[in-house]
Amino acid sequence: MKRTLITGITGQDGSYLAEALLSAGHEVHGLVRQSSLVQRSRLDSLPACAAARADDRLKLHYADLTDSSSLHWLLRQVMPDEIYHLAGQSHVKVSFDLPEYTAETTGLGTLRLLEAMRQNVPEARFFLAATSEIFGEPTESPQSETTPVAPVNPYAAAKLYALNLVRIYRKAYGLFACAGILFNHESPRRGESFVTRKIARGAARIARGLEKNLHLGTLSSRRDWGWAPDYVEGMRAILGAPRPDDFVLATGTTRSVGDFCDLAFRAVGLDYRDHVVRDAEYVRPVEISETRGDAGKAARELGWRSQTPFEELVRRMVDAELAALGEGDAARREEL
Ligand code: NDP
Ligand code: GDR
Repeated sequence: MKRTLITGITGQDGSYLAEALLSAGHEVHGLVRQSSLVQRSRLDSLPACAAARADDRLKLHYADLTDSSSLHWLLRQVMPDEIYHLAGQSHVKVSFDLPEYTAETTGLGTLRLLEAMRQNVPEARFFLAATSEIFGEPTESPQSETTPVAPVNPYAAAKLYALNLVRIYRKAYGLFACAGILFNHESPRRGESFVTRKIARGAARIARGLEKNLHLGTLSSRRDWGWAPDYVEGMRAILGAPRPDDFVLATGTTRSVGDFCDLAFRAVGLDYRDHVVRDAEYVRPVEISETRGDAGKAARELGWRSQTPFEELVRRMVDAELAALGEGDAARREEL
């Protein structure tokens, strides 16, 4: 049985990855950090995870990316065959407010984990979730593994540092360290402050009469948006490749935030222009106007392709929000 460690298991991608690996028969270990509330909604609601916890195939361990000793201890305890490193401060706008913390977790956290792996489990395979944000305002379109990098926010700078470390540890120490240069990928499990989830949730709540307006920043920004479970399959393909390398995962198409609003609000019978309010609070000091990825290398070498069209993604996210509100209403009625 393969033993897999996931950092960021409580996040969007980590929860899908845990589900997929448990279904494939892995023993899954998750790094979780201490918080005052033990609330892991993305994992707790998954039948696969509940069953695996019962038979001990899913184990959660306290550690933190800011604490080297906890990472060394964890790797010695678990002795993983493979490590998916997904944890870190992942919000671009927040990285302007918390630049040092972002560098600590997303950047230095990766260094700490790679060192812990080198010293304790050098034979393990290591995957880093890198990002299209490293390209900054891209100099070419679409962006591929060879596109020049020029980060324009602290999050991207930290991720580029992490990606460089993966490449250095691969070359210097011969570790099986690889990375996915991931373009945006979304799902109903997306964090609520990322724009797609915020829009899907806002449209559903406005349609149900719970709110009137949705406050957003720049509507003209264009992103290459895919479906998160497709990208988790791509991560597994990258880690399972014969040799360690870095791959772009993307859909190759690009849509604006306004396009997302248009589809999401139309799905609930509304016009977004009647409800979306421009709010400077959500505008970033530097914005990237457009991303579009070229996943040709992943297609050729791994056979990976994004499977889910944009329209389907929006529909699934809005449907999930409506269903959650329905359940909430039912639960409230039961409480009464
Ligand atoms: P999320 O923000 O949903 O999840 C981040 C995870 O990191 C959470 O499990 C969080 O734990 C954990 N974490 C944060 N700080 C620490 C810390 N100090 N110690 C331990 N764990 C920590 O991210 P996604 O699932 O969306 O993304 C996964 C990874 O992929 C991230 O690294 C992200 O930067 C990267 N990425 C994501 C893309 C996307 O479109 N989703 C695109 C490109 C890259 P907690 O639950 O306790 O907060
Ligand atoms: P991004 O995702 O910055 O691309 O990073 P996000 O959903 O935060 O923003 C996408 C675009 O929407 C614009 N926008 C808003 N964004 C947010 N969050 N909130 C708003 O109210 C809002 N209004 C407009 C943004 O300016 C931006 O142009 C995501 C994260 O998952 C990163 O971790 C990952 O590396 C990249 O995708 C690829």
